[in-house]
Amino acid sequence: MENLLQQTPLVATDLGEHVDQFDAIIIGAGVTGLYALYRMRQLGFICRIFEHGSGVGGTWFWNRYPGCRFDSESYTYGYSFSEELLQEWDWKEQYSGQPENERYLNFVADKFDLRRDIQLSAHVVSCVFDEDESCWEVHLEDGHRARGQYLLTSVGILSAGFIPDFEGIDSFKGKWCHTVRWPKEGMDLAGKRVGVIGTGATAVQLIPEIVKEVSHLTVFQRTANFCAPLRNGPIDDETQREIKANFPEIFKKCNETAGSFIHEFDPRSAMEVSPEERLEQYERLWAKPGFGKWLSNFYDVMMPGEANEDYAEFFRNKIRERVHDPVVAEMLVPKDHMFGSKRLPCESGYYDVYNRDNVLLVDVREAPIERITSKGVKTRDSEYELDVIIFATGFDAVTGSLNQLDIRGEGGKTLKDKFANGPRTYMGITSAGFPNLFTINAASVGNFVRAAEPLVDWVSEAMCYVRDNQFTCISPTLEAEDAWVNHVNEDGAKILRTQANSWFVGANIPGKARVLLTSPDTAPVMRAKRAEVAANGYEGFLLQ
Ligand code: NA7
Repeated sequence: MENLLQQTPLVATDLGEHVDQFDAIIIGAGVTGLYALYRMRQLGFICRIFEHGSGVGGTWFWNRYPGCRFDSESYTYGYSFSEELLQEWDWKEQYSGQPENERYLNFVADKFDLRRDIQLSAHVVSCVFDEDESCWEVHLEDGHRARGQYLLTSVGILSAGFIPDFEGIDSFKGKWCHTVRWPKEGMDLAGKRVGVIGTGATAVQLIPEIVKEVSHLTVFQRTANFCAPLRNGPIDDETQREIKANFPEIFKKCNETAGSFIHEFDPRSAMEVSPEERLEQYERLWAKPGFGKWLSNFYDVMMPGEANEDYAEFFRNKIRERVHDPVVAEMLVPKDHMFGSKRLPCESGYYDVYNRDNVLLVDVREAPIERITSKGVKTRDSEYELDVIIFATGFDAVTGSLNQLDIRGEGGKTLKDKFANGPRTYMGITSAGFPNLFTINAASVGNFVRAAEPLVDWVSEAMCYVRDNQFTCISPTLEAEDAWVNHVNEDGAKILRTQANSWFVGANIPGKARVLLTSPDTAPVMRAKRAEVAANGYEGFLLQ
């Protein structure tokens, strides 16, 4: 089948130009896009990926900052679709770093001969639905155009980097960058006075690495986070053999949990066991690597209430133990949000950084940053002179990367306008008035690859259904979309993830509507809902 698909058909336009024609155009060559290409090709669809970067890997191509790595176990994060790939690739560390992750995705691209259908350094500037031809036309910055019956956005939920609108950035005489655009050649930080703005998961990975070479580090913190020790280590040969023999079991376990991680909640309530037993469990989980401290605990630790607060206090005391100066320790202790209401950053030496003489923690909630000056950062109280400023200030999640594509559906209406008060989708992946568009970036949370594979499988099966039944378009009904949006809002309001000011609800972006940007459902529920929709002949969709 694949050999038949080597050549890209061309169609002539009214202007006599040639426009590349595909069955499906996929935007983004990260973990989701690469698998989408593989899967759709298998099913006989002619596809092309347009990727902005000069290499494949998405998140693992762009985020080159020191310390960038998985917080989920490496062997649970890889693709599961090929047994050969699972056996060939050796993860070297329990929590693999960016360079190895990028190598892995390049290995996948080569192994499955994906590159011939990937156009790198291709900057999509708009995607317009042609109602007469029922297809999408994608415009690239260099003037090229391509058409496809389907448009799949695999542009990531966290890829549009956000830099606060501080005045004066251009006047800064030193160097600056956002962590998502860390230069390939690195930043020269040796012996420099460096400022890091932000203390989210990215900064928590970055700071312990760069502190080794800077002359002085100033960390500008607005919100203290609950950060847990990662406890990374190499994977020895025996463990490697065990992992390789147990992949079906590993993936089965992941697929049964809410976020597709390998960690399972304890069905007991924290408050029903004795204080000694409770503490014993907290300490045992604390000593283990990874997200277990978050996702293997008593189930009610992840619900607002006494158990949540009890564990939060255990956590706070762990931070206090690590930081010598009690004033600095109290600044690092989170007090304004519940444990688990934000994504748990994992750290490797983060708190110890604040015991060094050349590190200063600045509370910018108390004294906000007023502007960037030619010399550094000016807060309400002081000016901090710096040679380098690093913005670890996060992302315009989910909708930010979609907005950059300028997607225009029926009647020329833009997805950006439609999503102005939050995503209006059916199941996170389709939107009324945008036929044959699958926003596959917007529906996966948790252990990303575990969520992305079944999602792509579902989308590709829907495309086969359209093809096999001689339809040309699939798009959700307004009723189905309204019901989904209500579900996201109502059930989203009940979960811990919507209780804090974080990217999960767009609260990190000034002016962005505060709504849950992803599904409130667990991964197994999401898969079951999609399966039911398909089993009922794509219930909630218009097929034409
Ligand atoms: P996050 O988690 O959104 O963190 C961004 C950080 O930047 C966070 O500490 C913010 O403080 C801070 N920030 C943002 N704007 C400002 C301003 N104006 N002033 C001061 N500080 C600011 O992004 P990350 O890149 O760390 O992590 C994103 C995800 O990547 C993470 O969840 C993982 O899934 C991987 P705030 O907390 O908003 O007060």
